[in-house]
Amino acid sequence: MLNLILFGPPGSGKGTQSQLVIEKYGLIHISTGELLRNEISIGTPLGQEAEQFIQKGQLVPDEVVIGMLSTVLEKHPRSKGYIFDGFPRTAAQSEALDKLLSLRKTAITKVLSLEVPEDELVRRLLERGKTSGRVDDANEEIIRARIVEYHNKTVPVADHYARVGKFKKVKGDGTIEETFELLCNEIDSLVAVEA
Ligand code: B4P
Repeated sequence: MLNLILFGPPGSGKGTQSQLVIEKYGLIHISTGELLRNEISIGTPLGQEAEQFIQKGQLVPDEVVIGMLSTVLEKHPRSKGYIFDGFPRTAAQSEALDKLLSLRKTAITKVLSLEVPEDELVRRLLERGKTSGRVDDANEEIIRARIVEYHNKTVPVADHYARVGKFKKVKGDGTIEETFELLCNEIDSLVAVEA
């Protein structure tokens, strides 16, 4: 199985690139951001809890996100592999993911991290906020709060996978097509090893 984590700060292109990757490689796409927005839009108790954090630019509590992810994995027991987009975002989430995958006799193959300067992240998210209706893209203050959360809580996840040689940086500040090409180069080399 090919199990990828698409990693990077808010606005680095994780969701955008995931769509292209699943079309080309046939992996199951698991985006915790999308799952949470879906829960919010249908008004579940989980969604109501998550919304309070998302609208302030904060991460949703680990137990909420880990429970949600575990349920989704159970829905897709057979797959060529997964692409995790926006998960794990904390050390506790990465430990939980490693355990959930090992129960399925598999593991993370590689973490691909999109590297984009902070000013470009803010520019992209403010641009998306003009049309997305997403409360977390509404203003620069919330966007900066999300980036602070990333540095405080999510960067340690990179260290966790770097220690076991599974972390790779990919330049993410070019066009969508340029970034996709760089990602494909990495993924093709992983597919070649798996074959
Ligand atoms: P996410 O949905 O994961 O949102 P994101 O970090 O903004 O990334 P996204 O994938 O949407 O954007 P992308 O970079 O592709 O999370 C939202 C919130 O949910 C979090 O802040 C948190 O509160 C909560 N949450 C989610 N997962 C969680 C977890 N595991 N634990 C706790 N809380 C969690 O794209 C951004 C914009 O840039 C788009 O408009 C796109 O078109 C544009 N863009 C992309 N690539 C570009 C390029 N190369 N050039 C120009 N523009 C580009």
